[in-house]
Amino acid sequence: AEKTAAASTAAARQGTDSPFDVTDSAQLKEGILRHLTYTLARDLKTAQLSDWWIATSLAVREHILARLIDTQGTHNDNNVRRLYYLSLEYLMGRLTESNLYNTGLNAAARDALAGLGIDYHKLLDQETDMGLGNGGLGRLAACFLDSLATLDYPAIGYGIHYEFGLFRQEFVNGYQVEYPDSWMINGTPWEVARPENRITIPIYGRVENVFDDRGNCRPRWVDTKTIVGIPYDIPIAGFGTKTVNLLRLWSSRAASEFDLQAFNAGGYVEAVREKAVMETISKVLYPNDKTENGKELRLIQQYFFVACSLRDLIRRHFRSPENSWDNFPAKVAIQLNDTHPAVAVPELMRVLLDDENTPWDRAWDIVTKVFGYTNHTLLPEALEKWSVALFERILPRHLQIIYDINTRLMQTIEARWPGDVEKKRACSIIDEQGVKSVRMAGLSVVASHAVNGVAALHTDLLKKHLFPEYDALFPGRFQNKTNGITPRRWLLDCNPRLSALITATLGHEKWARDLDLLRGLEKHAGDAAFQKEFMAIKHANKVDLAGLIKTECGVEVSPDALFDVQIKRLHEYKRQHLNLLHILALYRRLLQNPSLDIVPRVFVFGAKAAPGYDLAKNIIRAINIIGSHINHDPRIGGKLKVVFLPNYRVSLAECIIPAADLSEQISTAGKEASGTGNMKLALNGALTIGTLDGANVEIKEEVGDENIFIFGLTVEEVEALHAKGYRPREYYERDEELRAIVDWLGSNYFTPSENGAFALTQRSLLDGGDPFLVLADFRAYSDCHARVDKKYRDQAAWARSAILNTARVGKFSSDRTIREYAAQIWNLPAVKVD
Ligand code: B1H
Repeated sequence: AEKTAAASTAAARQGTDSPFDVTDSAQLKEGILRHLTYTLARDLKTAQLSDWWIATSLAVREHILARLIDTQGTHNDNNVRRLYYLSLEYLMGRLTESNLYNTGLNAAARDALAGLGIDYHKLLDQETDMGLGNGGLGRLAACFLDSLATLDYPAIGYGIHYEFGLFRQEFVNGYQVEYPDSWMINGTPWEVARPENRITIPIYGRVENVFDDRGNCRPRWVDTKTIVGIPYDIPIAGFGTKTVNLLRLWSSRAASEFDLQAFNAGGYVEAVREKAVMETISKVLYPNDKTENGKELRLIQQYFFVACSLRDLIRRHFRSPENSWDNFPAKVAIQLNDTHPAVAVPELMRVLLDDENTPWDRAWDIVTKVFGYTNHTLLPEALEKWSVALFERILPRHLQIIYDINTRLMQTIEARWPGDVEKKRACSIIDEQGVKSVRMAGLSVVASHAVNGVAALHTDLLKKHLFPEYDALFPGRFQNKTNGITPRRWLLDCNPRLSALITATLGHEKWARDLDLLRGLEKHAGDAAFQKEFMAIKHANKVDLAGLIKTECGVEVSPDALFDVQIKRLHEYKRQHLNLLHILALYRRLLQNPSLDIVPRVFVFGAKAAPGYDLAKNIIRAINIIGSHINHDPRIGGKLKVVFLPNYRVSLAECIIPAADLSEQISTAGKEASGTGNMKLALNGALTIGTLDGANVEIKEEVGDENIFIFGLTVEEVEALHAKGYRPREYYERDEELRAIVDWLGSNYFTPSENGAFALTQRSLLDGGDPFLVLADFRAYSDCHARVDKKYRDQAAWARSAILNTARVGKFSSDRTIREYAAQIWNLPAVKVD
């Protein structure tokens, strides 16, 4: 997107009080040229744009690394309490621009590049997204890192240095096709390899019992294989502060001595094969999101990064001579981002019991003091279970420890509910139904001092439906922490036009560190001149997006149409197919009455489907094929356009969100834990059409009922409908229009040479039982869209609501979320860096 002059003046003002050492563009320019020559060994004349991007990033990185060293020095010297965030996913997106904004070097960089004759936006476009995550969960981790550093909290994020992030998506004849995401191919100037900090961990093997010097029988984990973890550090610069935290990602290697042994034994080829297996561990991110898993390599990934991270943080703790295990819980807080890193619980127990000879009760006391667990979903297919047999083969000692934890848990249950077998079955960490397996959520709940959901409704349901027994057993352990998003990336950086207007209107840019200050815009919501400016910015952003749509999809769309946006992973519960049914209804109405007066709409989709999720892929194809049919139909006079932007990712979201008029948040009530796209879109002045689900409920509370479009069944109504027996055919038969469009979807109207192209989707709604109540909610959804249409015609009323959305969603800053975690879960003081 082209950035306005106003925005760059705002950025320039911001640049004047940069907490970083560079003050002028001349100094930055010198750095860029120095790196181009002496790091990249490039000639000015032959340097490619990607070289300029690397040189620029390295020039900025110098200043960030200097601050990183200062920050880590301050934290170490003062032996501060730290948060260690364990997450299998970090959806960071691009790093260069956000680092420029956060350091305040943005204006200086623009100037320096202009002086070198380099286009700033084209340069930033050289960067491939760091897409080491699937969706909301991974992006939340990235927003949290930004807020932690901005608020000066000592924190380290730990994860995996995947060689391939989430797959790149292309469409071929409407089908999703996946390609590997080679995000490191243009270089990765933002990371520093630390081979000297490598960590070696055992895996596989068996447990034998040996007698120690005191004659006690002790378990010993033997005959293990070895994995080496090499850390890659990515500096996380806070906005408007000197704090630079660390994201440490582990890359797996085989142990070198291992090669030698096998080689000497004559097993050269075998040695190389095993080496390849060890190096496969950090190869690729599992792209499944919430769909079923259970793969050996995935469990190995989880154990690998957790074991490396724990050793790393223990080493850090014992670096201070005054530290011991006694004050470990005083200095260390570990947060589990869902159950994916939950094997950290038995691993820390193993370290304490076996390596440190700690008695069980003391070890368990330490463990339960340091761990916190965030649950992100209630969907049963996403609750991790590992078969006991697999666990035993990979981590035999950890399985024993889990059994020991469970035995004690069962004793607690027996004391609380004597003789109640049902309660024991419900609480057991070992699932005895079907394939015997370990329930990672149960393990995480019992081992943590705090367990949180990610939106108020989600936390209620967590306590009421998923963990009622645990809630009774551990009163006060369950808490809510409503998600948030960083206002830096999701407003300041991605929407410079709106940011400049906000800064000019409020008279300062403090809002980027204190988003509640956006309330100051409320008083302008009714002002016609302000409304005009606000809507002119939205229009300019839509012009930019229309340009992108033209290049990406080859479709011409009008920036005067209503941009109706649904961007998120493709999932039945998120109901992209409900949106599709509404599109079909509008199309049918237009065909029946070509002069029908509707507000022209552009439907914008962005979504990746898990590669093995056939129904989700079929929905993508249906939207692509039906969309293209609609786009080419001259009978409807361009009133409807449907575009599916390929390869949805963070950097694409940054282009779409500022241009959205309407935000689709239409999950079946009770299924979306929170959502965070809903927050980003509202912050950028889109109105939400949504169900009372996840954080939508809280967005409604903040923006007010008149500024949001709520429709559909509530959680209670969904439960009641399922209880009485949901029959989608009743809705299908009762509603003539619904029947016609569902039949249409099942016909070969859109694919004349192919029968049943969308049968999978259509059948899921009828014979498949429509588990997510698409048909039950269709009429309410369609009626709600009629209200949207009506309101959009009144541009003043629309503008007022859009402004009030921006003004009133300050609550959803991840700064607020992180402050709550710090105060209520981590007990974590902020530490200013001089
Ligand atoms: C969320 C996941 C998730 N919840 C399993 N659960 C995964 C589960 O690869 N896996 O195995 C990956 C991801 N992701 C999302 O978290 C919720 O659906 C959103 O509602 C929520 O906003 C987000 C952040 O809390």
